Amino acid sequence: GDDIVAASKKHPIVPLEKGQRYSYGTAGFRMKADLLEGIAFRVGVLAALRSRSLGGQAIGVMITASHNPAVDNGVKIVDPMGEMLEQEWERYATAFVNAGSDEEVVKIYKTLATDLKINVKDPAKVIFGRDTRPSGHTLVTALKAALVASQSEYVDYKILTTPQLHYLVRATNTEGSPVSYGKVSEVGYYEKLADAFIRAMKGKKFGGTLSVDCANGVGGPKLSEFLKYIPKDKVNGIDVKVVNDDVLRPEILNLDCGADFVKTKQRAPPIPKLVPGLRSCSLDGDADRLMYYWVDPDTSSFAMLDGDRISSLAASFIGDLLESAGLRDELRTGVVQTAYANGASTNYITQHLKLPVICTPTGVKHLHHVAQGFDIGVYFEANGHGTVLFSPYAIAAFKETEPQSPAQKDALATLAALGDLINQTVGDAISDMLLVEVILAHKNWTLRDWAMTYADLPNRLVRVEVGNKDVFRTTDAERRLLHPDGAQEEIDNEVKKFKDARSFARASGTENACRVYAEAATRSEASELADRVALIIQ
Ligand code: NG1
Ligand code: ZN
Repeated sequence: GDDIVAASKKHPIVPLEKGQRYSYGTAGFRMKADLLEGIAFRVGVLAALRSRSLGGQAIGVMITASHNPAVDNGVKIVDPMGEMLEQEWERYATAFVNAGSDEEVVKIYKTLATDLKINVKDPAKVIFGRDTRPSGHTLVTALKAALVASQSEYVDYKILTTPQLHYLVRATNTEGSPVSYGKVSEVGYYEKLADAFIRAMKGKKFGGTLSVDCANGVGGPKLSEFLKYIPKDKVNGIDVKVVNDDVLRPEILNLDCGADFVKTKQRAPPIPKLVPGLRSCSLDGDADRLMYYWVDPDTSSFAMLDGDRISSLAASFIGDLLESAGLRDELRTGVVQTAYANGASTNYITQHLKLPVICTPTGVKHLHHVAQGFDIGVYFEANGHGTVLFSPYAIAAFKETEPQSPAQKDALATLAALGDLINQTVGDAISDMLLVEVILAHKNWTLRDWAMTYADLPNRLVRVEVGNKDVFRTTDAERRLLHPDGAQEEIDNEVKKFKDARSFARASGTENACRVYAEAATRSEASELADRVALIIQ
């Protein structure tokens, strides 16, 4: 206890204005980096305690602010199987960080240990990484100080993508077991992905040049490193151009580039100038989100393929493989989306692919949880964060089914390769990008073919400043307002006036504002509807 108090004093919390509290949100603690040093320290203490509560399994801590500006940073905890921190512990994290003094931190620590029957002398292990933000140094120093004071073992993996840290947590905790997730090293991550990609691409051709905008973040050097693990003769025609990969000028991180820029601006980054016909994609600042796009050389129009598109592409491809593998009826496949998914994608998946779709509240932990209920659960947020989860039963079926024909054998081999290629812990832009490339190669598709599977409904997302966002309480996976009274009826009345329309309002979990989403048959109607709903909640 005394050690923690003494160390804590060297990494103080910045007090907030009266009435305000720090809160462990959808993405952990995220804000201006200069507010985070004390938070990183307290998160370290909590991570060690979490490890002890789980029999000394490794807990991860990732230091990143993803797609947010370079001056921001963030700290979040990763659970043993590479999942997001359990909800109950988010509350403990919030309590820790808001403790009024260093002594109070230790008091909460001891109370928690007693309540949860944790022996604070038991072994603990915490592993961590950070993105390329310079502020990460200070935060790592505070985090290490906490782990030393808490007598926890630790491994500093230095600079990593967020999904790499999730991989390492799971690999650490499964090492040497029958469900080993891979070698416990960054190299192990590349080897696993490269091997799976080569297997999945067997006999197929990489479709021309792929340009990858890395948001000037950690994805740049990591993608370049990964590519060294793919010998040119192993993947026919592979040609990947890595752009916006300058991590030496921290101020240009996420600046006018990256997946979030593409999704919110609905256009390509201005640099490098997009060549018509060039297949392009963008990662975000910590490489867990992915957006594809191009300019159609025939029509000169810009087309963006977002998380909903990746989700429907993956579901369609896996569905076909299951059919060929004779496993379609054996393995329950489903798609998980949020209310922000374009209605056209939901229709396509339910009507055309004939797969069930479940809608959850915003935030990947919700999607992940529901996807685990399927043998094959495909989940993506429209913003490009997502993955495909395979149950142990599905993985066993891919490996153990006796093929009766060469086609069935191929399908089973491809499914097994996908099981290794797709990150099972969290959305991973590099892994998802390789998945998309595999699918396009198998289908021999250009981005035009992909974009033609269905037409997105025109939509608009607006951010609305409100006095107190907490009064906006929702139900039905955030699609309907319970409170303030009467607001939902007013929204319903407006929606009724438009064709093929849908609209909802909810409080943001990451910003101090509400968001209004609207879609309708035409761009102007979607826009008009969003404006009217914004007026209702203002
Ligand atoms: P909020 O601020 O709660 O809308 C945003 C994104 C989410 C999710 C989280 C975490 C939209 C509309 N919302 O949530 O999809 O990614 O950030 O990063 O894109
Ligand atoms: Zn991210």
